[in-house]
Amino acid sequence: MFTTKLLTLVMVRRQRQILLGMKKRGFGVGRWNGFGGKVQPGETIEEGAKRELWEESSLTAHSLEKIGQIKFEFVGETELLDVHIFRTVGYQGEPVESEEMRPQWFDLDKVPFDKMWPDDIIWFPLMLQEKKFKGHFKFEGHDTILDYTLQEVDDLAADEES
Ligand code: 6OG
Repeated sequence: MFTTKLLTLVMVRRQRQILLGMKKRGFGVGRWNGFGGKVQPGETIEEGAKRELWEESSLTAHSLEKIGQIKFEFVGETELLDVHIFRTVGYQGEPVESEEMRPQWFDLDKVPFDKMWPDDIIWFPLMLQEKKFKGHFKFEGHDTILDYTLQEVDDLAADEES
């Protein structure tokens, strides 16, 4: 039996750059990633995404658009990660380092995929083309993808949890 953990991931772009944070502790430590974390009881997925963006980068998102949903399975583990991916439609502030993340802007042709989760190089192209997507990745450990599915979709419901 699997349990599901609901997580968010927010991608911030400006012109031809993307903001990533170096994860300083916890899950994914040592890797660049978008900003996000666990959705807390009583908040919507989007509220959780905005809160984590604020906590980890000091940016305030005016509005978020859901762009993807990826489920991650780790062989031998019973917890499935259900990650809801958003892009900021507008934001305020300047990124500031937090206890969890060290933010840095990257040119879109210099995204540091070798220091990111290995799934990112697979779905980033869809994100950069402003496509919406759904996927499922099966990992062995944290470095090896055994198999995956990824499909472009027309629509992702705002707060869909399935
Ligand atoms: P905390 O446990 O620190 O939230 N996350 C992933 N992101 C990518 N790109 N690939 C993965 O492949 C991921 N698994 C989890 C979701 C963890 C943060 O890491 C993201 C959250 O933003 C396995 O609260």
